[in-house]
Amino acid sequence: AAPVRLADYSPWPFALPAIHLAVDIRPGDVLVTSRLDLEPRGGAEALQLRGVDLEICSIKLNGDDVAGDDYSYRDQLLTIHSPPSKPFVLETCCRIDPYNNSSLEGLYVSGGLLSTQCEAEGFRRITFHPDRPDVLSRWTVRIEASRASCPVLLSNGNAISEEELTDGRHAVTWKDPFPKPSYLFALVAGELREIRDLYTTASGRAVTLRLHVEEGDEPYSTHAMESLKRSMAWDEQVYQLEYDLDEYNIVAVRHFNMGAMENKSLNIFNSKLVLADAETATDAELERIESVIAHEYFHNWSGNRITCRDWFQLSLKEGLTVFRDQSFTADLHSAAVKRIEDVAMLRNTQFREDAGPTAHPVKPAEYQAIDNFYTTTIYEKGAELIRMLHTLLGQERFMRGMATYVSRFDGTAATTEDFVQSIVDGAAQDGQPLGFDSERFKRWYHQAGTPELTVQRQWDAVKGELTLELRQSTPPTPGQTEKQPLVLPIAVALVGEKGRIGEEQLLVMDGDQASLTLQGDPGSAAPALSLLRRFSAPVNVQLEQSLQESLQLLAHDDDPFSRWDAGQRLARQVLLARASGEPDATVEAALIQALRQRLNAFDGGGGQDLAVLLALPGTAELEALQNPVDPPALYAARREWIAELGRQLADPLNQLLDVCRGEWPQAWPAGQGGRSLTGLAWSWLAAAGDAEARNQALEAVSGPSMTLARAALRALQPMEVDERDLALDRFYQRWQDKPVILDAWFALEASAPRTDGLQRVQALLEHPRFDPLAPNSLRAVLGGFTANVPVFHAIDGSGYRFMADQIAAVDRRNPITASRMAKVFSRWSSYGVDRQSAMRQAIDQLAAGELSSNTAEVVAMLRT
Ligand code: B3K
Ligand code: ZN
Repeated sequence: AAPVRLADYSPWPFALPAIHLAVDIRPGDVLVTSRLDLEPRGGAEALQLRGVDLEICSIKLNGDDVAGDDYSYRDQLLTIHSPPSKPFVLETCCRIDPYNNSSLEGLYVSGGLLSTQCEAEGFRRITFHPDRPDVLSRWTVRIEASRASCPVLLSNGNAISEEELTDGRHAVTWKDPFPKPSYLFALVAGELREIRDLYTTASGRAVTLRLHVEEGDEPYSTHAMESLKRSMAWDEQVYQLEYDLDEYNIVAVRHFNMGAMENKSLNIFNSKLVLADAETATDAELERIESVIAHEYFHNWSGNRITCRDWFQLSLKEGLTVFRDQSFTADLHSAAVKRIEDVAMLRNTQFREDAGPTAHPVKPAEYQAIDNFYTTTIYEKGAELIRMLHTLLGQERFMRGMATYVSRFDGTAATTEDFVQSIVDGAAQDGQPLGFDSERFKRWYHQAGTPELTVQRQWDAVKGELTLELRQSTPPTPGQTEKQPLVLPIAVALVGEKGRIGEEQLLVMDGDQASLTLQGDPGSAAPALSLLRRFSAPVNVQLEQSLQESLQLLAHDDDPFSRWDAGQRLARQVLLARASGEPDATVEAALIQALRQRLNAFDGGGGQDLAVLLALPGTAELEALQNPVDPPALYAARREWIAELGRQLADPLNQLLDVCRGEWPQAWPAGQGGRSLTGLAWSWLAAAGDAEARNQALEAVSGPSMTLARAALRALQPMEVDERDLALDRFYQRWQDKPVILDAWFALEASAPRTDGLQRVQALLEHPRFDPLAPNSLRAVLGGFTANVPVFHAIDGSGYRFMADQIAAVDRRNPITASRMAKVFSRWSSYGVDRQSAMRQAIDQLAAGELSSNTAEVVAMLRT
């Protein structure tokens, strides 16, 4: 099929101010009657509506049946050849079968519950509609069903009427006063238990908050509800944005392709992102739930009230909303830890994407299947672009820009250019110069790849001046060989033995080269350079830094990101040297000494900072520095280094365990530092062969904290010891009836490096508790398997072939999930010859079968 191109955008030739839907839910199918109020805009054109797998019962125009040769329905397109030139009403009635819809798009069944997923193009599986985000309408939705099987009937907006019908049936009608595109439509019908709360907005609107879960799950919903209230309050305080309806609903469903969906006033969530308490979820999961609840809530303004003109603008809502949810978490918890975690994630996922065959700009120029573009580039790199604007302008000017954006575009479908222009226009209201070239800044949206920032420096001891020469370049990416310089905000400072020297500077670089002189202390030795503080731009830095300099930054920099980054740099050196077979004893000794000091200085409280400082760099960022990439060597290096840390730091780690134990019972967010450090100590000590640590870990699996139980499993899982199998078994026995929790067990089992790893994964797929229709479970087993380095990357290619078979099987049921999984092969060309050809064969094997257009697009990108 021909790709969809940004350059081809043109507005839809009709307005669609109002939609009336009647959804009749019956035991074997669903009838959808839709009444579209259409107004031609401009010339006489055929009316084209999208529709997928719809069985037409009737089509009426202004009340009269449309004759068979006045319309056609082929290639997912309904065409009414000569519609009236005046406003008219088109009424269609279609039959759909949600009971056999395993794609989890459109209307589908999940565990007896009917629910929808319409973003991006799922609505066309429900009824005929233009199904594009720039067509906004006011919706009225009547849902009818049997009261016994569907006592709860939900849609967007407010419930305006309820009807009791004959034969045990009932109906509820919903009306949403805010114009919205079809991708924000939602419907849920089934048997659900409700948890209710109340929130009063700053201006005094009383909002009923309702969380809908399966029977028995009610006790696990408190955390989600509290998170929602915190999100509502934060958006009022920080962005002056209030909720705009009288009710807000969240539904938890087990079968869901992603995390959650921001449908207007009816968010639908993957149940793993709703149901949680300290006994059933880890601290990290609790924080993630809080942030996803916030993300979907924040979409009400950044996405729903102001939506996207077309799907090329996806980052308009996603990048901005990620930026907003990151800021929310930073404000509620530790800003430093949050920034570090976000950068680690960016480097390990987005930088990898940007360096591989599926690299694409934040604003792609074309696509085959839009579902393939819900990527870390659109989301996380998109958020980095907003963050750079914030850095360049400062909080006050940025917020004025946001207010301008909202007042200009509320109720409309906008573009990323509209956004950037609003931000700079709002910022410039103070009459001050902007400080950067906003047209150049917009290049960030169109250019793929991670810029490389190369820095050289010269220290003039007499004057005490450090002069920096900076260069930027962006490596070529598929389809984009020529790259332009970008606007880079670069925060820098000097750091001496007693901390920062002078003020931090913000260099705004917007050409290929720049230079900058920083004032240090005359007559002293060269100070350390604290570069790209807070990770002020999403770039890779090329700068030669001595061991001494890294140690100085690690010890004395006042920017926590930069301290962490210095430690990570040393850890990367250690791991890469070990993976190459030549350990670097000097760096190892120095790093261990620095870590020992940190551990000794720790006396409890705020341990999250220490925990992130001690965490080892991710595999993906190490692979980016290795050529050819050798995953088993990196994996072995990591295991050996952890064991070495456990041996050398045994005393301080045992003291750490004593200090942290007191924090174990504290309720999240308190105590999370202590629990993180405990997990780390168990993992290092257990790897060093410490039986006492193994015992402690084993006990925690039966204890009251899921955080500690899972940390224990992670510590034991890579090792061939009895405690590992005991621990996994106890965890299984305890949680076998809770699918959301059991998925963690599936993932741990699938990733345990055993000699019979492949057979075991096959057995997991046949396990009676495994649900092949639940993307969470598929990701647990198959994602776990691909994290099982020695087994997945077996040199005979057996792991790759197995994965290709599994992706093909998933693709027949659920293309969205399958095409995502196919990206696991994206690094094939970076491996050594044997592994490279084995992985390439697996990709070709996948390509040879019959694939959905989603997976075919990804596979084609991998092969070019
Ligand atoms: N907007 C949704 C993602 C929809 C994905 C469709 N394949 C969730 C979010 O970003 O909030
Ligand atoms: Zn989002």
